Amino acid sequence: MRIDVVSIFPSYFDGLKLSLLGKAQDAGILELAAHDLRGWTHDRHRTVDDTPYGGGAGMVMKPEPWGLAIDELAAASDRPTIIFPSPAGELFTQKTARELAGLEHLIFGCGRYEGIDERVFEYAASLGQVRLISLGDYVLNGGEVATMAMIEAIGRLIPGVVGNPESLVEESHEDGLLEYPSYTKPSVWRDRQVPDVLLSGNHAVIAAWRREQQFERTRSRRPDLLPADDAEG
Ligand code: 6GU
Repeated sequence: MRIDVVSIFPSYFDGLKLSLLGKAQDAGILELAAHDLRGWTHDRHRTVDDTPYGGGAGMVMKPEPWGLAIDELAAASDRPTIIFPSPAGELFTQKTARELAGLEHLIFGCGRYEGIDERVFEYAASLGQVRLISLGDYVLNGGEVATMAMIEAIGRLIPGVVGNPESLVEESHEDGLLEYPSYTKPSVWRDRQVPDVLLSGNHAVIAAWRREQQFERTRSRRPDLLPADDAEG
């Protein structure tokens, strides 16, 4: 998979060279490049923003540098998916991550200030599939941190990135429920005992207990994830 990111703060993405995604890049499974939007400006001040038509607070990102950036990066593949992180977008979920992990080429456009000139989204749709995606109902200062979160969620689903693919299966959200609790040695720590069932060696009973824990936690912490009938109590 190829991932291009456009940002006025490309060094944010240096962090993605670490750990699992760094290894995936070394192995050639993932090709990740962060680009400075100002590289597509042509004035002395490398201007990327201007005041909003119609008035109002803040600044809006100018369309011209975005147009040039998208032209250049989209030309590298057939029909890339162009993602604009935005609190006004569709919600990002594990399902979104799975969909995006199956694609060849993603381009993330990280907006700052009050947003990007709306015509950029329309234009981008002529070069690829455009998605505006939000991490949740709160506001970040720009798309960079949201993009990093999405790349991490997507990247670990690319075949070969996570060493043991089984570890992807038993996680929160993969089966629509929260994860069961985990314990390791010692079996007693500061007077707290690991649940007996986990020391029983009875794998069927352990599996049933874990499933029940998943439902219990989901009911108490995230009832919105359960069908309406199961969410009571
Ligand atoms: Cl994707 N971007 C910004 N700027 N704020 C957000 C967000 C994205 N998701 C939640 N808040």
